[in-house]
Amino acid sequence: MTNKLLRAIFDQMADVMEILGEDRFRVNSYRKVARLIGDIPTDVEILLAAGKLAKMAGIGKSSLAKIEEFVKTGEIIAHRDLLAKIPPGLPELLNIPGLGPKGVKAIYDRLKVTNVAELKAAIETGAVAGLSGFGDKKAAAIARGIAFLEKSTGRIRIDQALEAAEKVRRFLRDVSGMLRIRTAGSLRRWAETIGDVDILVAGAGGEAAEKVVEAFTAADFVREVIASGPTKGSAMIDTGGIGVHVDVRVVPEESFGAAAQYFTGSKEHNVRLREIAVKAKLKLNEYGLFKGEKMIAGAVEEEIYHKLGLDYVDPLLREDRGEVQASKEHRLPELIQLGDIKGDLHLHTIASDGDCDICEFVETAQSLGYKYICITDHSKSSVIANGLSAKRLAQQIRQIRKLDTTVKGMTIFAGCEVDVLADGKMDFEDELLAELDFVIASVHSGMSSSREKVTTRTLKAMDNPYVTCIGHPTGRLLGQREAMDLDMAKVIEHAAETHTALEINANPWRLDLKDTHCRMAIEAGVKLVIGTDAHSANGMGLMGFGVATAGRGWATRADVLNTLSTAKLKNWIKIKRSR
Ligand code: DGT
Ligand code: CA
Ligand code: CA
Ligand code: ZN
Repeated sequence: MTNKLLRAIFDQMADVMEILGEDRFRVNSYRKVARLIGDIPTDVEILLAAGKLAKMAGIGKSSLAKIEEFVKTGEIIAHRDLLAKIPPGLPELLNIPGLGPKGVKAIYDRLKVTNVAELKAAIETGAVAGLSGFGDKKAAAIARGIAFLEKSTGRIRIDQALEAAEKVRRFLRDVSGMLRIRTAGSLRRWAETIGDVDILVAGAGGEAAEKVVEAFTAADFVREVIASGPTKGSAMIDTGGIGVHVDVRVVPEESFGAAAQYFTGSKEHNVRLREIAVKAKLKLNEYGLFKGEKMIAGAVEEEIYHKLGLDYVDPLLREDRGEVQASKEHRLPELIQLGDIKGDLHLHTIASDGDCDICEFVETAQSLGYKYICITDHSKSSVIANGLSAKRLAQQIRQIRKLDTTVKGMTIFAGCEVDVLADGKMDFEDELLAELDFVIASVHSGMSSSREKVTTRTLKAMDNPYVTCIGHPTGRLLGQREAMDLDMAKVIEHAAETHTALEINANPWRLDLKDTHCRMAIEAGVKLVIGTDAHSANGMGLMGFGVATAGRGWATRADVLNTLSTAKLKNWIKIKRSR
C-alpha cells in the first residue's frame, strides 16, 4: 500500500520537475526510485524499520529521507511544494497518450493551457497545431489521445484489480462465519482490463450474510459505499491511491458453484450455457442447475458443466469465442500453466535501465526452478534507457559466458533487446548479433506512424536472420498508449515464413501480444515467447500475467518457446540462422 503510494508520488515529482524544465538526470533518478519502490513486495515501512532500505542500490540519502518523512507524516513536503508550482490540472495532461512532459511544458508555457478542457479548446482553435514543434499531425494525435483516455477511464489494469481483490479477501478471511472466498468476474478470467472486482463468499446464511456485508462496507479501506443489501455490498475501495469498485456477494454454500459459474461470466459465455440448458429442458441460474424443482447441480462448478454434457471450461476461455462448442466436442486445448515455464528471456540489468545485476536474476531464476534465463539489455539507440554501445554489449557477452560456466544447473543466455530503426534495420551490425544467443527486436519510437510504415518496419526486422523474436509487438501501454496500427495478419504470416517468434510481454501494462492475437499466431503455427521484461529481480514475478494471456489465446505448452528444454530451445533458434 505505502509502496504504491510512494511510487505514485515519486513519479509525480519527476513529472512536475520535467514540466518545470529541471535537470534530466535528477528527474530520472526520481523515476528510478519510483520504479524500485513499486517493485518491492515487502512494505517499505518494514524495510525501513529493519534498516534495510538504506542498503538498497538506487535509493540515495535524499530519497531515503523523503520515504522516512512519508512514513512518519503521511506526506512529503517537497512533493507538495512541487505541486504548488504548477496549476492543479497539469499533471492530468501527462496521462494523455502522445503527450509527454516536454509537450505539456510547451502547451502550458506558450498557450497557458492548464487542464484537459482547455487543451481540447486549444486543439479546436488550431492553437496547438500552430505551436512550433507541433503541427497538424501532432495536434490530431493529441486529440486522439484525449478520446482514448476518455474511453478507457473506469477500467483498471489487472495488477491493480488483483491487489484490490487480495486486500478484500484478506479482510474477509478474518470476518468469522464464512467458509470460502472466491474471485469471480473478469478478474477470474484474467481479462486485460477490469471494470469492477467481483468477490463471492459462501457459507454464511441469513443474518451471518448480512454481517459479512456490513463488515465489508465498514472496512477502513472503503472510500465510499455504493450499495448495501442483505447479501451484496458494493464499494469503492482505496488501493495504492486509486479507487477500485468491488462487489461482494454472499451466497449459500449449496449454490457456491453455480454462483461462481454465473458471476465469472462472461455474459456472452453464460448466454451460450443457458441455451444448452434450455434445450435439455433444464433451468440454469446463479443458484443452481434445476430439473423442474429439483436442483441437480449447484455446490460444485465443474458439475454444472458436466450435467450440461460439457467438459469443464477454464475461466480463461469463457469469452464466447468457440469454447462452448469445443467443450461439447471434447476438444478444448490443454492450456499452458505457469509451472510449464522453464525460463525468462526478457530481462534488463543495471547495465541499461534495470535495477539489479545478472547475479540477482540468476538467484531469482534458481528459486523459481528455471532452467535458463536470457539477459536482454537495451541497444545503443535507446539513449534514455542507457542502451549498450556495441563495445559494452561485447563486454557483457564475455561476462555472461564466464558467469555461465560457474552456475550449475542453469544456462545464462546472452541476448539483447535491439531497437528496430525507422527503416526496419537493426541497431547493431549482424556480426555482433551473431555473437548473441537470442535477439529480441523491438520498436521503441515512431509508434504512431501509419499502418503501412509500422507494418513494413516490423516485417523487415523479421527478415534479419539473427532476430529470434519481436518484442512487445504493438507497443501498447494499457490506459496510456494506443497500440501501433500493425497489420497483424501480415505480421503473423511473415513470422511463420521467417521462423520468428512473437513475444507476449507479461508486464500488466502491456500484455502484448494480446489474447486474440496470440490465438491468431498459434493458428498460423507461430511460436510465442513469454517474457517479463523485468527491470528488477521482483519483476520476474510477472510471468503469470503472460501465461494467463497465452491461455486466453488458447495456447498449450507446445505453442510457447520458453517451455522447451535448453537443448530444444537452442535447436529452435538455430533453424533460422542456418537457413
Ligand atoms: P467487468 O467488470 O466489466 O470487467 O466485466 P465482468 O465480466 O466482471 O462483468 P460484471 O462485473 O458486470 O458481472 C460479473 C459477471 O456476472 C458477468 O461476467 C456475468 C454475470 N452477469 C452479470 N450480469 C449479467 C446478466 O445480465 N446476464 C448474465 N447472463 N450474466 C450476468
Ligand atoms: Ca466485474
Ligand atoms: Ca460486478
Ligand atoms: Zn522494450
